[in-house]
Amino acid sequence: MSESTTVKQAKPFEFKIKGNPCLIIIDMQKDFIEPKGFGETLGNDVSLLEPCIQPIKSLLAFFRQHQFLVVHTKETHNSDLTDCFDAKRFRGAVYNPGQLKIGDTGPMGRILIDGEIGNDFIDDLKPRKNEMIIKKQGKGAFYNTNLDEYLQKNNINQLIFTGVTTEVCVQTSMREANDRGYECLIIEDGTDSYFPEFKQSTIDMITAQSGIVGWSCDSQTFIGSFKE
Ligand code: TIU
Repeated sequence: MSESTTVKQAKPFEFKIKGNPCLIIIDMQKDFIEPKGFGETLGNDVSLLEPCIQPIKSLLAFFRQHQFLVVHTKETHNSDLTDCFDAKRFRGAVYNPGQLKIGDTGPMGRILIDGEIGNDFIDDLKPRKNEMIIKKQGKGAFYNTNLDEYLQKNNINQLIFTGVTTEVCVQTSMREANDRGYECLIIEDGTDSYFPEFKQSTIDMITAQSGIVGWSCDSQTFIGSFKE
């Protein structure tokens, strides 16, 4: 990495790279992105999450090539559901009666349960053995996990956020990170929502007020900044 790498086109202003950044890939699991998983049980059109896959693949290849740290998060629960609040489990069912809820058996196995096919990462974005997987029960990647400790141990100060969904797990995690002192940048084409207007609002509210939560740019702008 060049000492002076700067993402000049980032919003709301340039993002100076200081040390090695870490790529955070939030919840790129079949349960959210493929039919018959958790996302669909909540009444969503999961095809809306497909566009971010290719940009994340490109970023992942770039981070691996530079040997920068990569973290994959996974929203998941134990099979006995002792780690799943009723407030979380039953809310979706109330909203959408008759649909499968967390722990119920669907065509990809039990919904949002660790070890089931649907809970695994999509085939395009499988972690490598040396890459950290953070299992989380909440929407935020820092709640009840050792992510902060892992990043501190690896001297990481800057996080590059991708994944799904923009306004739920990505935004929650980015806000948690911001409050813990990390500089955060969200990759605009590396995240998607079941509600495209929420994606745009999230990026706007993150970057408003001089980057109150952080920065944004697209994947090729980020990668291209290292070649300048
Ligand atoms: N429902 C929804 O938009 N998202 C989630 O439940 N989890 C994540 O964002 N990963």
